[in-house]
Amino acid sequence: MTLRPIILHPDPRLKKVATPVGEVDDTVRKLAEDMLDTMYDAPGIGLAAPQVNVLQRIVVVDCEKGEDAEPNPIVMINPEILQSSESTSVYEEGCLSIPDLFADVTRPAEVDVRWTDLEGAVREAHFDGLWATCVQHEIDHLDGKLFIDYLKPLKRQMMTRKMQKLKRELARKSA
Ligand code: K1U
Ligand code: ZN
Repeated sequence: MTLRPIILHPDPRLKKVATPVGEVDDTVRKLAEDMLDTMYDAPGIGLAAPQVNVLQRIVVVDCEKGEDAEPNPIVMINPEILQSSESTSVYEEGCLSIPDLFADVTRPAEVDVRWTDLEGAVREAHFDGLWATCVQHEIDHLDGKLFIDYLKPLKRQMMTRKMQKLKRELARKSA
């Protein structure tokens, strides 16, 4: 099992637009495996490659809930939202790059998504509920966008200041 360090906000690497993946090769498959290990270990329900310092359009998600739930990991390469519902839903989102801070975000309640899987096959699926929220959150990461970018400036600044403080403390402890 390989865990990759997760980049913490604020960091300019989280603001960049990720590059499409060309060929699905063993390097991509190893990255996806490491991302799933890192996501489950965190624990989290999603992870995007830029969060582990790889500027490529790859995300992993598994929103099955509950201790007895069977894992249902999905690896999405070059994911695209084909259609978003008019109806919206509000979810109190978190982010592994902004640990322990949460805020309500409004997003389309349902989305149709196309992506390439680890065998190089093109897949499409409809998502709703937490899956729809999480897939949108992860695709935002590929476009350099964080959930706090949807908040009012004052709330966003407050969360960014808390993260700056946390990063100073972590740097001091590891010095
Ligand atoms: O992208 C990320 O940083 C992962 C993030 C995904 C996400 C959470 C909530 C709404 C939308 C997207 C997380 O997984 S944060 C951790 C989390 O939400 C969680 C952790 C353990 C169990 C259940 C949820
Ligand atoms: Zn996130």
